[in-house]
Amino acid sequence: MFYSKEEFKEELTKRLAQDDGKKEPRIAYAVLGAMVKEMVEEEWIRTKERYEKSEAKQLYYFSIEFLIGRLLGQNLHSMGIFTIVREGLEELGYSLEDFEEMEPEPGLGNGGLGRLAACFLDSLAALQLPGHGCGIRYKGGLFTQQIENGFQMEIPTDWIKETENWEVRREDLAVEIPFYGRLHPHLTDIEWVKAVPYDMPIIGASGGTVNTLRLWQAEVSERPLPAHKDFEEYTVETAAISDRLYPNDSLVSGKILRLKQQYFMCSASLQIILKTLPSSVRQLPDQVAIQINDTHPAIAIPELMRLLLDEEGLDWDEAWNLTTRTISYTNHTILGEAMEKWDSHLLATLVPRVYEIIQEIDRRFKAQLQEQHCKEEVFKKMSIIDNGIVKMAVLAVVGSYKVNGVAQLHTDILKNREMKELYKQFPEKFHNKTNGITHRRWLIKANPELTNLIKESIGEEWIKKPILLNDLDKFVGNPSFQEALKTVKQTKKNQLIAHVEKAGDSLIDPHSIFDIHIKRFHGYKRQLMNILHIQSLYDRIKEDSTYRPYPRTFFFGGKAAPGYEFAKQVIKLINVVADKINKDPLVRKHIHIVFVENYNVSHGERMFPAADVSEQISTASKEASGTGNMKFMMNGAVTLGTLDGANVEIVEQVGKENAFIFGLHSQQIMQLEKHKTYRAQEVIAQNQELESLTARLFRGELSNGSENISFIHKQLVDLNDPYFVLKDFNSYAAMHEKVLGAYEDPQLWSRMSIKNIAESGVFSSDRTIQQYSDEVWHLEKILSTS
Ligand code: HBZ
Repeated sequence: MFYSKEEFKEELTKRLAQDDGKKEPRIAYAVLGAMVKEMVEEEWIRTKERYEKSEAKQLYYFSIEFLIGRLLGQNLHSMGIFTIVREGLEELGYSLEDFEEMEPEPGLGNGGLGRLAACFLDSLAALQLPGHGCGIRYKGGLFTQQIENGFQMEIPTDWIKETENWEVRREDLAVEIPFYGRLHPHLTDIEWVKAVPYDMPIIGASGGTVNTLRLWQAEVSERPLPAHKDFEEYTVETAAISDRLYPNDSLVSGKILRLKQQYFMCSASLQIILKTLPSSVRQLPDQVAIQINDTHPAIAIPELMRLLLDEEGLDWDEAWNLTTRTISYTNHTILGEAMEKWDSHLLATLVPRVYEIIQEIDRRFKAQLQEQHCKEEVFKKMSIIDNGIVKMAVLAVVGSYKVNGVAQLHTDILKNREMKELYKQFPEKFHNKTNGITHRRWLIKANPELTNLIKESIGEEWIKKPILLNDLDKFVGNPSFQEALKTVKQTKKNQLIAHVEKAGDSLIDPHSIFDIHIKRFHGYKRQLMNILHIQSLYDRIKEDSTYRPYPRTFFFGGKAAPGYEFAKQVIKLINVVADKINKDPLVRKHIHIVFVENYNVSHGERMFPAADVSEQISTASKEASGTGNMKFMMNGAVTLGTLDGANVEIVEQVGKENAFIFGLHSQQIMQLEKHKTYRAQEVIAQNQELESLTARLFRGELSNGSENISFIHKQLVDLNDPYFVLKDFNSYAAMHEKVLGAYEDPQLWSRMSIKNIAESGVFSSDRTIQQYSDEVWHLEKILSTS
């Protein structure tokens, strides 16, 4: 073990000598990993002992995704030895940064939902709360995106082989999961699958708490197979369960493998939770809280019922009482196509007993509604099983004691529209918990330069209490702070340029405005509006010799779901327009486009700190919260956005004068949708610029061929522009002009930027987690004595 730089150097040198004296960085990297892991293990064991001894209530966060990002740097930070190790390595001739780059990124999530789960685990551990993650150990995470000839290509990516460093296989905790079988009345002919947990330490920032992320791997069971089942088929099907993350972030697939994944992780996690309870199962809600991250783990509700009824021998009322006091549910979307609905036959085939329990939950709930003389259409809306379809969101609400949205606007829409009937039935269940991000990864780790500046100005207390970033308020008008912040921003821009130039781009103006749009590609996120606006700037520079705007670099980054043709065509369009602009000697002095390939957590860590402008331009009412918006803000970027999701709360914090807000409001959008009064073609006809722009777009002139925009054409014309890209175009363009004006006044811009940082503390996930804990989970801090 080591606690100083000298001790560290000595220990590493000793171990390298034992290892044949080899000096290659790869070997030193592995040795360092092993050393750090040993240090963590001690604290990890101690934390477990403390939890057992205190018999404190434990939270389990059930999520099909944990987008944790690289671990080495973050873990060193959390243990408070980052600087020791960085300097020690340097003196021994190695570079920690190079080591960090060697680590494959565990892409075990699609986007915001998976990243939120990772931020929450970090905050739980930092706040010394007993909370753990339960998920799947996918052999392959999200695909790697390559851009070829402007098109997205998907490369399957396995990360597991090299990350063994941080995990511990817990064979001793393996459990068996029952699939298929026949009920008469007890289940026979079951196909068992073995679930083996791999535990990863989640290290709390310098507090001595190490919680657990438990990821389950599917393996063949040693129990006999039913006579009719082919062994080879069974082996292949079993391995498939934890083989790969589904790459869709908004469309439900309805595939049996997806359902298997969901049931697999829920059943395994619940079985082990019940097995390791300190006291009687009748005290379950006092010992355990389970949060389900969207409806993907909602099958935990009937599965917990099954375990309590069939394994523990409780009666229905008692089992239901315990279940509905243990499980709570977070909703992350109101998009219709993302609402999970399972075919009854599929459920009845794959998990017959669980389906039987869902039927019984539904029957009892319907009986209750009938007693209340509930109206026909209300009754239908609240049915768990409707017409051979199981609606998982309804099951999740009925089976939970608390239900929340992830930003105030989103929660209001759930209460007043999407779940109006359920809200009326269970008003006490609904609450809001606005999302947050961990300032430890997204500020302290990603932006040490800004962190130092903040420390020099207001001290260090904000690190433990991020709300104290508020103290920066007094520096808003301070010229030397403004200068220092500019220097930091320039450093982060230069670093980003150096990073993306490695990938072949060399035309970025370091003094240009960095305008960044990074997130998954989706119609409602409106990357299309951004690129169409950039095309209009190009036209204007070409046509009007007096229009020579301040240089801007527009960055894009993000993946499209492999089957989402519209989104893939938007990526192609961006790349074609980029190619044209970046090659044009006149235009490229003013605007430049960079598409960052394979956007992931590591790229994010370099991009958020370098941004001047944060593009948050979703169609109002569609983005539940957004969390990138918070990462930008914390790093001093100013939001250019709509009043959607958490943008609304960001603007409330910083004030309208410190953000650039445009576009239709959610109420207006919902009215247009309800009354079907929007006509995209009329908007085009009324606006010459849009008319010319869309005409060229539809002829394929902007995309190297109309075949490359066929789905975009369909969306804007046949589907009548469902995300109001054309309708909001003008006000978006006008707001860009305001951004330019503000940037050209450096003092004004600095003030806005500082104000954003100063108000970002409330968006730390520490605040979010404390609220969940106080109002939903009721956890107590378990302090380490060391
Ligand atoms: O969850 C996102 C929301 O779109 C975003 O507004 C919010 O900030 C964030 C955290 O609350 N939702 C997702 O990221 N959803 C998924 O990634 C997803 C993954 C698999 C699915 C469905 C959705 O089957």
